[in-house]
Amino acid sequence: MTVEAREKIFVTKPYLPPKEEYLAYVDRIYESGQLTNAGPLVCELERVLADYLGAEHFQYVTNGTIALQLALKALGIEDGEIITTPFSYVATTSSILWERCKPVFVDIEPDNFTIDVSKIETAITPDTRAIMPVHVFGYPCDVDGIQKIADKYGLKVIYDAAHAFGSVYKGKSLVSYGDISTLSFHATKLFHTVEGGACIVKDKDVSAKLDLIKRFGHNGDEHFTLGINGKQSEFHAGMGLANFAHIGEIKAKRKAITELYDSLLGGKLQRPANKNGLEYNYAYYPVLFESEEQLLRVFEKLNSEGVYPRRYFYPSLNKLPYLKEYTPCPVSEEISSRIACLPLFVDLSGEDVEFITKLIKEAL
Ligand code: T4K
Repeated sequence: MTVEAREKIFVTKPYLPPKEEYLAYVDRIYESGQLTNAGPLVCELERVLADYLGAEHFQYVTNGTIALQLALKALGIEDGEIITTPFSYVATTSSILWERCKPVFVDIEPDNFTIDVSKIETAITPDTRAIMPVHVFGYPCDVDGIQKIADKYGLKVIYDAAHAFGSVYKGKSLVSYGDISTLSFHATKLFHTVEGGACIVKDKDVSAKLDLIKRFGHNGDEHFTLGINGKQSEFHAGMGLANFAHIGEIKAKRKAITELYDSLLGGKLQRPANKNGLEYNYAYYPVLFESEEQLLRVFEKLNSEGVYPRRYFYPSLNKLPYLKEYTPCPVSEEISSRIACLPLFVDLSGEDVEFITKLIKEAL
């Protein structure tokens, strides 16, 4: 088949539920006349997801970026330093900067790319307010080690758990760790509501504050605090409910694709280390090349055949051009230069995976 005749394969393709299942929710919106502002579908989705994730206090919000910003605001963090990872999507760092705090980068572990706990303590100063690690690609940080340090220094922990939906660690949902965990339900995520996100909050009062802040900080005519519009619409919630009905099938399909990649690649490319006690969610399929040169060679081959993996995540965030200072993070910088995610989505066929792995092996 020619490249032109073959459908392009991107790193992901959003899952879409059967149209009539989504339209049944749209019918309900037309009947209720409530389009947004804590409508019935938003409330239903919050209940369903809170139950699935074992979360007592669950706030559905507009996206995963605003979820991080709301988390900082709700915990009363308005300035100071936030210890974070340089290996993530830019939103982790930009949310800190947008909230007028300073990101302090601590390097990552080379085997599963999460923040290196052994390096956190030396980065703590009197200005440190919180630690914001990322369960990158759905792999868990050292949650016990991080909590120990947070307790010792009186710091808050906000997990950017944008990739962690459905991962279970040490018998608990991975989003249940920390003071607040945030999720992204962007269209590219394994569970999505087109755009969307959530905060899973440990403390009831913090959750109530976050709820107030996400809807402008007022109740009727009484204004309590500075707020923002972080609310989500009924149409987004409807898509979430329609998608959630298929979550078992979505996870099973992603697991099968991952296993097929593993067996066809036969260990030719390095993969993140397995962690004891993890039930993985199959959010991404990251692979490490031997060098950036090898990565670029494989990309050239794949792109020429209409396959588009992505350099998640590059560059290492400590090298963002708009930061005021540069903190070296050699492990993250090195990993970022040679890591990529291969296509992984429900519609990806076994033949597609065979085709992609064949091209990779040829290029290697
Ligand atoms: N924290 C972390 C650790 C994150 O990874 C993210 C987001 C956030 C926080 C912030 O959450 P949100 O505010 O976004 O909820 C994508 C996503 O836009 C972003 O949500 C995600 N992480 C990041 C890892 O990936 P891009 O720039 O790679 O997206 P894009 O548009 O290039 O999409 C990738 C591929 O997917 C495209 O090549 C084609 C395909 N695609 C995409 C969309 C949107 C489709 O086929 N259909 C679509 O509708 O950032």
